[in-house]
Amino acid sequence: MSSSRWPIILIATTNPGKIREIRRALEGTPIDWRTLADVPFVPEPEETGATFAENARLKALAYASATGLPTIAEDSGLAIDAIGGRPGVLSARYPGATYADKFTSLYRELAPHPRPWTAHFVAALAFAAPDDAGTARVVYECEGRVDGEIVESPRGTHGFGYDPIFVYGTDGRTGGELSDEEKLAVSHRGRAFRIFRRWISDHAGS
Ligand code: ITT
Repeated sequence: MSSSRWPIILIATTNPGKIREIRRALEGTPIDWRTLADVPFVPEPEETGATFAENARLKALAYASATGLPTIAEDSGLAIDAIGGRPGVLSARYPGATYADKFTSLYRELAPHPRPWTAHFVAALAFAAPDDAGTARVVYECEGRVDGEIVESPRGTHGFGYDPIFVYGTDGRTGGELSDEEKLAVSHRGRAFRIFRRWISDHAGS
Protein backbone atom coordinates (compact mmCIF):
# COMPACT_ATOMS: atom_id res chain seq x y z
CA MET A 1 0.00 0.00 0.00
CA SER A 2 2.86 2.41 0.75
CA SER A 3 3.94 2.16 -2.90
CA SER A 4 0.46 2.93 -4.16
CA ARG A 5 0.12 5.88 -6.50
CA TRP A 6 -3.05 7.00 -4.72
CA PRO A 7 -2.94 5.58 -1.16
CA ILE A 8 -5.57 8.07 0.03
CA ILE A 9 -8.66 9.02 -1.99
CA LEU A 10 -11.39 11.46 -1.00
CA ILE A 11 -15.02 10.44 -1.58
CA ALA A 12 -16.46 13.91 -2.28
CA THR A 13 -20.17 13.86 -1.59
CA THR A 14 -22.35 15.67 0.92
CA ASN A 15 -25.13 13.06 0.62
CA PRO A 16 -25.09 10.55 3.54
CA GLY A 17 -27.05 7.95 1.51
CA LYS A 18 -24.43 8.05 -1.23
CA ILE A 19 -21.54 7.84 1.27
CA ARG A 20 -23.01 4.70 2.86
CA GLU A 21 -23.46 2.96 -0.49
CA ILE A 22 -20.11 4.10 -1.92
CA ARG A 23 -18.18 2.93 1.17
CA ARG A 24 -19.82 -0.46 0.86
CA ALA A 25 -19.13 -0.64 -2.89
CA LEU A 26 -15.42 0.03 -2.25
CA GLU A 27 -15.02 -2.27 0.77
CA GLY A 28 -11.86 -4.40 0.68
CA THR A 29 -9.85 -2.14 -1.65
CA PRO A 30 -6.33 -1.33 -0.37
CA ILE A 31 -6.95 2.42 -0.31
CA ASP A 32 -7.57 4.74 2.63
CA TRP A 33 -10.95 6.21 1.64
CA ARG A 34 -11.66 9.59 3.26
CA THR A 35 -14.84 11.66 3.26
CA LEU A 36 -15.55 15.39 3.48
CA ALA A 37 -15.84 14.95 7.28
CA ASP A 38 -12.07 14.24 7.34
CA VAL A 39 -10.92 17.41 5.56
CA PRO A 40 -11.26 21.13 6.28
CA PHE A 41 -14.58 22.56 5.08
CA VAL A 42 -14.83 23.03 1.31
CA PRO A 43 -17.77 25.10 0.02
CA GLU A 44 -20.02 23.03 -2.27
CA PRO A 45 -19.33 23.84 -5.92
CA GLU A 46 -22.29 25.09 -7.92
CA GLU A 47 -23.58 22.31 -10.19
CA THR A 48 -23.83 24.30 -13.41
CA GLY A 49 -23.33 21.38 -15.83
CA ALA A 50 -26.00 20.34 -18.33
CA THR A 51 -25.13 16.64 -17.95
CA PHE A 52 -24.38 14.22 -15.11
CA ALA A 53 -20.84 13.74 -16.47
CA GLU A 54 -20.15 17.49 -16.54
CA ASN A 55 -21.32 17.92 -12.95
CA ALA A 56 -19.27 14.93 -11.77
CA ARG A 57 -16.12 16.44 -13.38
CA LEU A 58 -16.85 19.83 -11.90
CA LYS A 59 -17.24 18.39 -8.38
CA ALA A 60 -14.16 16.14 -8.63
CA LEU A 61 -11.99 19.05 -9.82
CA ALA A 62 -13.33 21.48 -7.20
CA TYR A 63 -12.72 19.13 -4.25
CA ALA A 64 -9.37 17.85 -5.57
CA SER A 65 -8.16 21.45 -6.09
CA ALA A 66 -9.34 22.58 -2.64
CA THR A 67 -7.89 19.63 -0.71
CA GLY A 68 -4.94 18.52 -2.86
CA LEU A 69 -6.29 14.97 -2.53
CA PRO A 70 -7.13 12.54 -5.32
CA THR A 71 -10.92 12.69 -5.39
CA ILE A 72 -13.82 10.58 -6.62
CA ALA A 73 -17.08 12.50 -7.15
CA GLU A 74 -20.44 11.39 -8.42
CA ASP A 75 -23.39 13.11 -10.03
CA SER A 76 -26.59 11.13 -10.29
CA GLY A 77 -30.31 11.44 -10.78
CA LEU A 78 -33.61 10.07 -11.95
CA ALA A 79 -34.88 10.59 -15.52
CA ILE A 80 -38.58 9.89 -16.19
CA ASP A 81 -39.46 9.39 -19.87
CA ALA A 82 -43.04 10.75 -19.73
CA ILE A 83 -41.81 14.16 -18.54
CA GLY A 84 -38.89 14.54 -20.91
CA GLY A 85 -36.21 13.03 -18.67
CA ARG A 86 -36.91 15.25 -15.67
CA PRO A 87 -35.96 15.72 -12.87
CA GLY A 88 -32.60 14.58 -14.37
CA VAL A 89 -29.62 16.67 -13.30
CA LEU A 90 -31.99 18.67 -11.10
CA SER A 91 -33.08 15.61 -9.04
CA ALA A 92 -31.65 16.95 -5.77
CA ARG A 93 -33.15 20.37 -6.51
CA TYR A 94 -36.64 19.26 -7.66
CA PRO A 95 -39.27 21.38 -5.81
CA GLY A 96 -40.23 20.14 -2.36
CA ALA A 97 -38.73 20.58 1.10
CA THR A 98 -38.89 16.82 1.77
CA TYR A 99 -38.95 13.78 -0.51
CA ALA A 100 -42.62 13.26 0.43
CA ASP A 101 -43.26 16.75 -1.00
CA LYS A 102 -41.18 15.99 -4.10
CA PHE A 103 -43.17 12.78 -4.67
CA THR A 104 -46.46 14.70 -4.42
CA SER A 105 -45.27 17.20 -7.08
CA LEU A 106 -43.97 14.41 -9.30
CA TYR A 107 -47.21 12.41 -9.12
CA ARG A 108 -49.13 15.58 -9.99
CA GLU A 109 -46.92 15.99 -13.07
CA LEU A 110 -47.23 12.33 -14.02
CA ALA A 111 -50.99 12.02 -13.53
CA PRO A 112 -51.97 13.05 -17.10
CA HIS A 113 -49.53 10.52 -18.61
CA PRO A 114 -50.51 6.89 -19.15
CA ARG A 115 -48.61 4.20 -17.24
CA PRO A 116 -46.17 2.51 -17.27
CA TRP A 117 -44.02 5.45 -16.20
CA THR A 118 -40.65 4.18 -17.42
CA ALA A 119 -37.56 5.81 -15.94
CA HIS A 120 -33.87 5.32 -15.34
CA PHE A 121 -31.25 6.32 -12.80
CA VAL A 122 -27.78 7.42 -13.90
CA ALA A 123 -24.60 7.77 -11.83
CA ALA A 124 -21.66 9.51 -13.51
CA LEU A 125 -18.30 9.23 -11.74
CA ALA A 126 -15.23 11.39 -12.19
CA PHE A 127 -11.85 10.75 -10.59
CA ALA A 128 -9.50 13.75 -10.41
CA ALA A 129 -5.95 13.84 -9.08
CA PRO A 130 -3.17 16.43 -8.86
CA ASP A 131 -0.65 16.18 -11.73
CA ASP A 132 3.13 16.57 -11.23
CA ALA A 133 2.72 20.34 -10.99
CA GLY A 134 -0.07 19.95 -8.39
CA THR A 135 -2.91 20.93 -10.76
CA ALA A 136 -6.05 18.79 -10.42
CA ARG A 137 -6.92 16.88 -13.60
CA VAL A 138 -9.68 14.42 -14.42
CA VAL A 139 -7.95 11.07 -14.79
CA TYR A 140 -10.87 8.68 -15.23
CA GLU A 141 -14.64 8.79 -15.83
CA CYS A 142 -17.33 6.14 -16.02
CA GLU A 143 -21.10 5.82 -15.78
CA GLY A 144 -23.72 3.36 -14.55
CA ARG A 145 -27.40 3.24 -15.51
CA VAL A 146 -30.41 1.21 -14.44
CA ASP A 147 -33.79 1.11 -16.17
CA GLY A 148 -36.98 0.76 -14.17
CA GLU A 149 -40.40 2.18 -13.52
CA ILE A 150 -42.09 4.68 -11.22
CA VAL A 151 -44.67 2.93 -9.02
CA GLU A 152 -48.19 4.26 -8.36
CA SER A 153 -47.38 5.24 -4.76
CA PRO A 154 -44.20 5.22 -2.59
CA ARG A 155 -43.19 1.98 -0.84
CA GLY A 156 -40.46 1.16 1.70
CA THR A 157 -38.18 3.08 4.02
CA HIS A 158 -34.68 1.92 3.04
CA GLY A 159 -32.30 3.76 0.72
CA PHE A 160 -32.69 7.49 0.18
CA GLY A 161 -34.02 10.09 -2.23
CA TYR A 162 -36.35 8.67 -4.89
CA ASP A 163 -35.85 5.03 -3.85
CA PRO A 164 -39.44 4.51 -2.55
CA ILE A 165 -40.96 5.34 -5.95
CA PHE A 166 -38.57 3.48 -8.29
CA VAL A 167 -38.60 -0.24 -9.02
CA TYR A 168 -35.08 -1.63 -9.45
CA GLY A 169 -34.39 -5.06 -10.91
CA THR A 170 -37.11 -7.47 -11.82
CA ASP A 171 -38.87 -8.58 -8.64
CA GLY A 172 -41.17 -5.57 -8.35
CA ARG A 173 -39.64 -4.15 -5.17
CA THR A 174 -38.82 -0.45 -4.92
CA GLY A 175 -35.42 0.78 -3.75
CA GLY A 176 -37.13 1.56 -0.46
CA GLU A 177 -37.77 -2.17 -0.06
CA LEU A 178 -34.19 -3.30 -0.81
CA SER A 179 -31.25 -3.62 1.59
CA ASP A 180 -28.11 -1.60 0.68
CA GLU A 181 -26.50 -4.79 -0.59
CA GLU A 182 -29.49 -5.78 -2.75
CA LYS A 183 -29.72 -2.26 -4.14
CA LEU A 184 -25.99 -2.10 -5.00
CA ALA A 185 -26.29 -5.35 -6.95
CA VAL A 186 -28.72 -3.73 -9.41
CA SER A 187 -28.36 0.06 -9.08
CA HIS A 188 -26.74 2.72 -11.27
CA ARG A 189 -24.31 3.43 -8.41
CA GLY A 190 -23.46 -0.24 -7.94
CA ARG A 191 -22.75 -0.55 -11.66
CA ALA A 192 -20.65 2.63 -11.86
CA PHE A 193 -18.59 1.78 -8.76
CA ARG A 194 -17.92 -1.79 -9.92
CA ILE A 195 -16.38 -0.28 -13.08
CA PHE A 196 -14.39 2.26 -11.05
CA ARG A 197 -13.28 -0.38 -8.56
CA ARG A 198 -11.81 -2.52 -11.36
CA TRP A 199 -10.04 0.50 -12.85
CA ILE A 200 -8.61 1.80 -9.58
CA SER A 201 -7.43 -1.71 -8.64
CA ASP A 202 -5.56 -1.92 -11.97
CA HIS A 203 -4.14 1.62 -11.81
CA ALA A 204 -3.56 2.52 -8.15
CA GLY A 205 -0.12 0.84 -8.08
CA SER A 206 3.01 2.95 -8.56
P1 ITT B 1 -23.41 15.59 -3.78
O1 ITT B 1 -23.55 16.53 -4.96
O2 ITT B 1 -22.75 16.26 -2.62
O3 ITT B 1 -22.79 14.28 -4.14
P2 ITT B 1 -26.30 15.44 -4.01
O4 ITT B 1 -27.37 14.65 -3.30
O5 ITT B 1 -26.56 16.91 -4.22
O6 ITT B 1 -24.90 15.22 -3.24
P3 ITT B 1 -26.46 15.00 -6.83
O7 ITT B 1 -26.37 16.44 -7.20
O8 ITT B 1 -25.72 13.99 -7.65
O9 ITT B 1 -25.99 14.72 -5.36
O10 ITT B 1 -28.01 14.63 -6.82
C1 ITT B 1 -28.40 13.31 -6.84
C2 ITT B 1 -29.87 13.22 -6.46
O11 ITT B 1 -30.48 12.22 -7.30
C3 ITT B 1 -30.02 12.72 -5.04
O12 ITT B 1 -30.01 13.80 -4.12
C4 ITT B 1 -31.36 11.99 -5.13
O13 ITT B 1 -32.43 12.92 -5.11
C5 ITT B 1 -31.30 11.37 -6.54
N1 ITT B 1 -30.67 10.04 -6.48
C6 ITT B 1 -29.44 9.70 -6.97
N2 ITT B 1 -29.16 8.42 -6.72
C7 ITT B 1 -30.21 7.93 -6.06
C8 ITT B 1 -30.49 6.68 -5.51
O14 ITT B 1 -29.62 5.69 -5.54
N3 ITT B 1 -31.67 6.51 -4.90
C9 ITT B 1 -32.56 7.51 -4.83
N4 ITT B 1 -32.37 8.74 -5.30
C10 ITT B 1 -31.19 8.96 -5.91
